[in-house]
Amino acid sequence: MSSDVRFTDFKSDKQPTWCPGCGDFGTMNGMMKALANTGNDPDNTFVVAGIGCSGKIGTYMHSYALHGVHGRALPVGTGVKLANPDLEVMVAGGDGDGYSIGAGHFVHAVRRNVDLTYVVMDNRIYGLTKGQASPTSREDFETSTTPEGPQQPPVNPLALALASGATFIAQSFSSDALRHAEIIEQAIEHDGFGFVNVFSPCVTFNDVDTYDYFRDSLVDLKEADHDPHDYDDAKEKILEGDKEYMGVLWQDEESVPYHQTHGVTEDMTDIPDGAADGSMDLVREFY
Ligand SMILES: Cc1ncc(C[n+]2csc(CCOP(=O)(O)OP(=O)(O)O)c2C)c(N)n1
Ligand code: SF4
Ligand SMILES: [Mg+2]
Repeated sequence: MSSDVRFTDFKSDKQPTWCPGCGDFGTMNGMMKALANTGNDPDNTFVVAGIGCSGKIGTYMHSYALHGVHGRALPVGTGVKLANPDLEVMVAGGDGDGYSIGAGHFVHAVRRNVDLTYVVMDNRIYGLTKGQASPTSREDFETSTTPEGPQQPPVNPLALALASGATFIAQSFSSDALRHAEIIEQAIEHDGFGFVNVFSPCVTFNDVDTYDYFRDSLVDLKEADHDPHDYDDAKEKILEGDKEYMGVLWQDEESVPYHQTHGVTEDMTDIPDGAADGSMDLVREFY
C-alpha cells in the first residue's frame, strides 16, 4: 500500500456506458475516494460485482475485479477474502442482485461477518433489464411488470441485515459526495461485514425515487446526533420504516471478522504482484 494514492488511480480506462445522470457514477466515485482515503491502492483491492447496470462497476474501476453471476457476488467476495485476507474486498451490486436473487446469500454473508464492504446501489428498480419492479420498489410503483404496482410492501434491507446479525449497517446517497465517501470509508474500516445501502437513482426508469425525492426526505444521522453503538436506537430507527436515513445506523464495536476466528491456515493465493493492470483481461480469458 502506498500513501500517495489518489482516487483517480482507481479509475479504469473504460468509458462508463451508464446513462448520463445515473446515480451509479456518484456511488463509484465515493467508493474510489474512500479506498484512497483509507490507504488502499489498486494492487490490494478486489472488486466483485453483480449483474445489472450497477454490476458494470468492476469494469470501470482499476483494481482486481470479477464480474460475477447474478446474485452471487457475495459468495465470490467471501471466497476472495478468505483466500487472501490481505486484500481489501469490495462487493458491489444492485437491489435486485442483492435482495432478490441474491437474498439468501446476503443473509448468510451478513451472519458470517466476513471482513468485506458490501455496497448495494439501490435504485428501487431493475435498471439493466429496462424497468421492472425490484424488491425495494414501492408498493404502488407502476412498471411494465407491475401495471398496478407490486402491491407488496418493499423489502427493508436494513432490517434484513439487522435480523441476520449484522455488525455494521449504513445507508448513503450517491449524490451527497462528501457524506457518501465518508460512510463508505467507515464501512471499509469496520472489522467485519460493512454493509452500505446506497440510494443511487435510476434517472431512466424510476420517476418516483428521484434525486429530488431523496434530497427532500433524507435525514442525516450525523446531524441528528445518532449514536451508532446504541443497538436499541438503531433497531427502532430501522424498523420504523417511514424515514429515509443517511449515515451509520449500527456498528458493533466488539465485531471480530470471520477470518480471524475461522481463517485460512495456509496460503491459497497465487496472484502476482502488480497484476491489477491486466486483471479484467484475466477475467475475460477465464470466461
Ligand atoms: C440468473 C439470472 N436471472 C436473470 C437475469 C436477468 N437480469 C439481469 S440484471 C437483472 C436485474 C438487475 O437489477 P438490479 O440488481 O437492481 O441492478 P440495476 O440494473 O438496477 O443496477 C436481471 C433480472 C440474469 N442476468 N441472470
Ligand atoms: S438504466 Fe438506470 S440504472 Fe441503468 S445506467 Fe441508466 S440510469 Fe443508471
Ligand atoms: Mg436496481
